[in-house]
Amino acid sequence: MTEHFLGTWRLISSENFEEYMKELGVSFSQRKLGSLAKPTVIITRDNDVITIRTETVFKVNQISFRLGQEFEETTMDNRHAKSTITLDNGVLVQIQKWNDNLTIIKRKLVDSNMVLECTINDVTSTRVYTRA
Ligand code: DKA
Repeated sequence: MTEHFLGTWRLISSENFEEYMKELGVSFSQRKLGSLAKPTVIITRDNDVITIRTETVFKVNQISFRLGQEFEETTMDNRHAKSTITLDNGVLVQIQKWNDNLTIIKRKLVDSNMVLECTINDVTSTRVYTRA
């Protein structure tokens, strides 16, 4: 099921991302960079280990994980978080926790695009990636 996510993706649209980053607690300067960034996301799999590599002109971030197994990550904006990613009806659901905070990042395939829904509290950002 995860094979549909494999490949190289580039961002084509982004809604409400500034508000989402604000709610995450991202600093003003990082938010400006985050808003300008048009990431390329490369998703690969080696047996049961999935890797999501996010490349921007200012930073590269990479996570590797097994579905359902918690892992530690340092996010693009330098939060030290614990995440668990599961596959739920074809949707990759990432629960990311740090301090007493929680954000959910859902990745799903819609009309051959990869759509991210990033939610924290009552703020959701929708980001659409197409195959590069
Ligand atoms: C994405 O992969 C968005 C993932 C969330 C990034 C959070 C913070 C970035 C701040 C520079 O499209």
